[in-house]
Amino acid sequence: MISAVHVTHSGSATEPRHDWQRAQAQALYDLPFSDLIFQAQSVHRGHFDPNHVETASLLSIKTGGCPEDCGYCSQSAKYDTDVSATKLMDRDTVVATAQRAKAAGASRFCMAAAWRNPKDKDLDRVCEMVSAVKELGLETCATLGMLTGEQARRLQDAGLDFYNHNVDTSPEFYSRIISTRTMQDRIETLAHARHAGLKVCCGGIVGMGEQVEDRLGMLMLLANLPRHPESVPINLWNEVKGVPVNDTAERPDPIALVRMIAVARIMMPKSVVRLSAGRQYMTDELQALCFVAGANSIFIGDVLLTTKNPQTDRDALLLDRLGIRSALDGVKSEVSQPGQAAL
Ligand code: SAM
Ligand code: DTB
Ligand code: SF4
Repeated sequence: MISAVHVTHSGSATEPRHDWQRAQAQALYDLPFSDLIFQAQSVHRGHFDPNHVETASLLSIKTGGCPEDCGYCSQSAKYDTDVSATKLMDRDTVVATAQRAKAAGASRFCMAAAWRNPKDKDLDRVCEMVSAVKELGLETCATLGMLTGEQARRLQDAGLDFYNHNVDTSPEFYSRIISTRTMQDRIETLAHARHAGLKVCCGGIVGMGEQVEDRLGMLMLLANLPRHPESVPINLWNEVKGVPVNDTAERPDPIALVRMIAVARIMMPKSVVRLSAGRQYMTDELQALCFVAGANSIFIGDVLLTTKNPQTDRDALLLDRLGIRSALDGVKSEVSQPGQAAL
């Protein structure tokens, strides 16, 4: 068995590893499926309640018109997509949406803006939103593009818990997808967030035409950071008309997705792994396997930023059927009771 943690002389697990080698990641990935899932479940149970998932809610506080050229994104101004640009939302609208998200079963609220980086006057407004959402008793997350150290500190002072900034893919595949910001730019923003005392949410996308080696390369990059991101979102590319990724996209074999989640769980044992975008394409059975492999967070709500997500009622029913607890428990559901789901 490849050990996910360094072990002390007394035999108890200590800190996660940060020295993963490519051959080790590949060896995990290539294990017989049952062995891989057993190892991932064992690691998962060492650090988390296996019957609980986190529920996060997303709001696009500033949509579209983005100067970056991320080849998967509906919000880039470089591509002809169905998304129209909006201005930054006002604080009261954001707070009212966060209140509804909490009532609908979210425990974290993530505010996303289609910027290369925030201007300082926009950051003033985002800081006000963060403080107001935090006061509602929600965990706060923001994703606003690249940050300076000072901007990260200001967000932390305002009450921000997490900063989401994804590496998106492997260092090798990266230049096929984005040219306007480098992987190094991203690593620097992550370091600014860390040094400001923010928790880091960082992951990427699968299904853009990358190879398994790229998916493992991305996990190695994350797992070999000086500290593992507290949250690791794994997004399955949500189809967007008019963007370059349309020409290369290939939805992964579902078993390959489960293997990747299991490897993420083993390599980053203490990180929350979020089954992020793309659940709209997944069967209940595939999602169940992903939870067994160690995924323990989802986005709830019918839309993500500009694309679809499963209906919350369906999510509540699925979690109930699996005996998984979440902040959705107790939220009134209008769909059938567990056991009545059609085959
Ligand atoms: N503009 C900011 C930035 O990119 O840093 C924040 C928002 S951006 C939409 C956040 C992340 O969402 C991206 O880094 C990418 O990983 C993910 N994402 C964007 N479009 C997606 C899509 N169509 N399918 C899956 N994930 C997507
Ligand atoms: C992340 O990794 N996934 C979320 C969040 N971080 C900001 C975004 C998913 C976006 C999916 C495409 C869309 O809805 O536009
Ligand atoms: Fe802009 Fe973020 Fe979309 Fe890239 S992913 S185009 S930075 S909104």
